[in-house]
Amino acid sequence: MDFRQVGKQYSNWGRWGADDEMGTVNFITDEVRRHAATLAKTGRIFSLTLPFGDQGPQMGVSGRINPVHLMTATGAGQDFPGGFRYADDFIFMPLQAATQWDSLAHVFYDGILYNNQSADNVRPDGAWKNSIDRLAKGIVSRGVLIDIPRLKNVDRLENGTLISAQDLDAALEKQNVAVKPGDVLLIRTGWMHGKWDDIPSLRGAHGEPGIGLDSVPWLHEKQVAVIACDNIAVEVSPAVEPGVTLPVHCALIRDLGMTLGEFFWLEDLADDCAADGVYEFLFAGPPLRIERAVGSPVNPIVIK
Ligand code: UVW
Repeated sequence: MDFRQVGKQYSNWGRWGADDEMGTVNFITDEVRRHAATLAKTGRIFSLTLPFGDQGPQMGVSGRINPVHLMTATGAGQDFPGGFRYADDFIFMPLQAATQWDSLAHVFYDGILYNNQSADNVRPDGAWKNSIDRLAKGIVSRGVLIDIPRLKNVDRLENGTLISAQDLDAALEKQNVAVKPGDVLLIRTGWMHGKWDDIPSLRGAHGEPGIGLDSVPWLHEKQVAVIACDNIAVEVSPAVEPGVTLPVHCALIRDLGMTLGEFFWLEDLADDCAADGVYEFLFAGPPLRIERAVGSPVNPIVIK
């Protein structure tokens, strides 16, 4: 499969207007959100974020480091009336350091971003088109977990394992749940299985399990709003096709206009879904409203 061909065939450019910067998040309508709210039935809550700390998954590749956290006030030396003291802090981190959304300016090819915007809009002072703040109130919807390791009766998929569109269908059938327009799809690969307290051991990982280009038509047809995975890049690595870099990113972000979520912690949610057999829920994961940013850290919340 050629990502340019797939991207062209399933492109959403112009679908929501020539100025659109939200892409498939447009599938999350008021009606979709109203229904999503009804799925919070028990009040059980799950946070899908990794910790943002110095022991995170980054190893400095491409300038991506783990967060550096500094205190700018600890109360020491303060002398306010009435004994008042305060603490303040400061964080320096790549927006891609841990659990994150990719904006529609994050990946592009042939000099063009999503919705036919020039890549010249991505400059040293930030992204002037398709930045993450465009989605500030966008990513609240019905969420559906697709648990591929449980489909295959393994704890985790091996690095380099392709999750096919047929696998997605088979998991949904086994889980007795269907995908609806506007859904946030959480696809579990098991890549981080058991590693919550041991994230540094992921740093040397080579390759990862994930979806491939054959899932692009599937996601398009089902009008999925967003996908997020428990791995670095959503897609299988190394790529199935030779001589390309992140081809699923290219087609989904640049052509379909689909935001991707990465490093989502899905283990606790997956255990709960396996226990009660309920794989749909309310999902809320708005990015931070960082102007001209190409990504955002996020603490995604699920309520069942
Ligand atoms: C790149 O590595 C470019 O992208 P991501 O962080 O989305 O995997």
